[in-house]
Amino acid sequence: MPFSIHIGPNIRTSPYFEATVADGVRSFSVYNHMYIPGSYGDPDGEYDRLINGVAQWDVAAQRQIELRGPDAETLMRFLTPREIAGTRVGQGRYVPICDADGMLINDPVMLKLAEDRFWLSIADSDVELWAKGLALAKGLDVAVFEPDVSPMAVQGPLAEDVVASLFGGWVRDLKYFWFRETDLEGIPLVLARSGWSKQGGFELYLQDGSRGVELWERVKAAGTPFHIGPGAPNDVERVESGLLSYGADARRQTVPANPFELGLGKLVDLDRPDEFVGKAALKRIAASEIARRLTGFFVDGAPVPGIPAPLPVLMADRQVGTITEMIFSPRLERTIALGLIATEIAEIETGLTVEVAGETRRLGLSALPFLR
Ligand code: THG
Repeated sequence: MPFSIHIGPNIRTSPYFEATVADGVRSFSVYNHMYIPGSYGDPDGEYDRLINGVAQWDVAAQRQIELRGPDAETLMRFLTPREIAGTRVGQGRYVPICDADGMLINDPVMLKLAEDRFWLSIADSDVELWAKGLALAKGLDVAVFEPDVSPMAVQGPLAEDVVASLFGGWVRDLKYFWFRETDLEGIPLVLARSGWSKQGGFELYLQDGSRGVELWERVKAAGTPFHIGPGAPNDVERVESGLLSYGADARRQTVPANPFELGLGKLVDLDRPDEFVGKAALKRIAASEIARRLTGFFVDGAPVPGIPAPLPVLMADRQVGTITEMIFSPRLERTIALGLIATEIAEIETGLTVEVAGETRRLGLSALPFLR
């Protein structure tokens, strides 16, 4: 590459930044205005550790937005179409956030820390300003701010052994998306069973940004007997697993999509008696045919790296869908993709193509996930 992106004040660094540099990070992306490691120069090894071993990811760019105060729950309920009433303190939930047109604008994990205190662990869009604006306009008594919290993910089939060796056997009984506030020899953190892969694992939400390198080193040392290594949210595994990526499969500015199209319809409760952002629009959308749906694609031939998605899916020169990410699956030994397809042709298996680097590739459809 004849260019680079420099380290400067417009993009924040994570508390784990120096540790990831020491561990050989080779590329970053930018997520929530923060550098996020993308690779350490060994894609096969990084994938293998996630599928068969254990990997350590700097996901501090999954920033937290805290809602705290008497109206925290009222604001939380207004922000999401999901019914969250049954959620217990210590429990997390996946909560879509929509705009007034019913389009997805983020898909955070919500953590209920107390009856009047929530975190939203956000994907790549500015939820803090959105939530602050709504609270202000509605006159709610709630503080909305970004606390000093930076998640690190430990993912893979051996993640539980590593985390149990650090925190004790109780972590083995932690249910999916549940968490506990604890510490690691004085380093304050929230430990959750969660993470952006289907290989199992935990997230350590560091609550003191000055101790990131220390936490990284402790996890790395505990993982050494299990051959832990650095990695990052993995596009290959997430496409195989059909895990949604806000920013790739949907983004307000580039791939506008509603939760029904994205397979999140079960998380939209239109029978709720109270108001929430997007309710009227979502009712309208639900009352008509859903135009597109998220699907898997099989792609003829090898993937061409660096193809900028989204790519139009064609049928006889008419666009009938969009590929949002294409990768080569080592386990399926073929090129696969995620994207949206028009509902009326979602059952048709023939005649679909995509243009990749000037070549026409044939496409087949696949149910999701490709692999469990
Ligand atoms: N962990 C934390 N914060 C995050 C993510 C994370 N913020 C950004 C991004 N990821 C938010 N998006 C997602 C998307 C999917 C899931 C979690 C966060 C996920 N989905 C499961 C699935 O699709 O099978 C389960 C969803 C469900 O309960 O229905 O885990 O990863 N801290």
